Amino acid sequence: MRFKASTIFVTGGAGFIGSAVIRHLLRNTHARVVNIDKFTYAANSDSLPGTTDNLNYAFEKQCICDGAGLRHLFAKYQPDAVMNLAAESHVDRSIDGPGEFIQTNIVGTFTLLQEALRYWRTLSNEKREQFRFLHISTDEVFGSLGDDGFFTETTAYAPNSPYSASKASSDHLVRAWRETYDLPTLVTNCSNNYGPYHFPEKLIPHMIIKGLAGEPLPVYGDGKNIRDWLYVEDHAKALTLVLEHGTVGETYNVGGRNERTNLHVVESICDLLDEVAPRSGAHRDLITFVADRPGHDHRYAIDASKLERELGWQAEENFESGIGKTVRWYVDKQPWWRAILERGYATKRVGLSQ
Ligand code: NAD
Ligand code: TDX
Repeated sequence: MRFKASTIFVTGGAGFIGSAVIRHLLRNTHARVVNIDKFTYAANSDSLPGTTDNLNYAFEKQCICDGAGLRHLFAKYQPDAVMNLAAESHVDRSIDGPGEFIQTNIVGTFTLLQEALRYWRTLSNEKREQFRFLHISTDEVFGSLGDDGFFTETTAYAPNSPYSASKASSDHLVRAWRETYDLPTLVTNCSNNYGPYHFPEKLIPHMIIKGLAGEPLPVYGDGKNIRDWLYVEDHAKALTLVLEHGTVGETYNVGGRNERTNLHVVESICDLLDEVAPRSGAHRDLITFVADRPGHDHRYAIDASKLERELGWQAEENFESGIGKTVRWYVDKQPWWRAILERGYATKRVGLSQ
């Protein structure tokens, strides 16, 4: 009985990965889930269908930078675990406006750690032993790879964007709270996620939506940058496994062994759109090379063998199966993303540092 009688805080649970984690927990475990989310532009209650009537689910609109608010929630719900996914997550936005990234990703993680520690110290010895604080981070903290090699759990940190620097900083805080105060923390570093409910600013949904509109598909630079794609539901399963069976104080890399150039990703989307939503010309004709992202990391690639070996995790989707499902999801679920556009989200270029 996975997580029977356990209460799990999921911060950022109205976002892309957080909502996948909540859907997974509610569907496959007995956990009671409390979604703690400030509800920024990236949040979406439509990503959590069926939760309003679910007795195992509660939502609290709450910023993780507000210690008093968090203290109240720890006292109210007495959680057994915290999964911290609340973050500003978009690299291009961090170039134009790094302040929010410093606040949420660094100050917010610090505040959450302080309140988790304060609460943890009030628990019985048995409950303290069982408590877990899982911090969800990114492979971008490791910087950029050349054409060879992989990021492992021991790769040195070398973040290049305001986003990745803020995430690196939060990872260090989590580690320090374990080493100094014994708070039972774990960290995961994951590669690029994709799949249903992905906010349209990110590469894959951005290209699908623009392709469906017959608009130019803006590929940064020469399109040869490489990302290592992981289907979001595989990530949600990995995070649940780490929470359940991971060793306190350890970090785990999560990745799908699916490196692709950005151009390959966009061409694959075009070819799928030709099949499921044909237009008069080929969708590949819409591909347009545009100015590069400042500080654009060349390549990310995750070695996930520790997670596979120690916890028995395996990605179920490869890039071809996952991108097919994703394109079909965006074609079928147009009301989900059209509502975001109607709320005022403009699919325009940001992050040129001008
Ligand atoms: P997202 O932007 O889709 O969602 C973030 C959520 O956090 C939103 O619901 C937002 O309202 C909430 N939030 C933001 N600031 C908050 C605050 N101050 N207090 C409370 N809630 C706040 O992000 P995502 O893609 O789901 O990413 C989740 C986590 O996973 C992040 O920590 C991100 O760094 C990490 N990550 C993401 C990816 C990826 O490919 N998307 C890859 C690796 C790691
Ligand atoms: O229009 C675009 N054209 C383009 O060429 C966009 C939006 C992106 N790109 C490129 C930039 C990157 O090389 O595609 C690649 C992927 O871009 P994003 O979707 O913005 O993702 P990335 O910058 O790689 O970061 C993502 O993965 C790691 C998430 O946003 C982070 O939160 C996560 O930590």
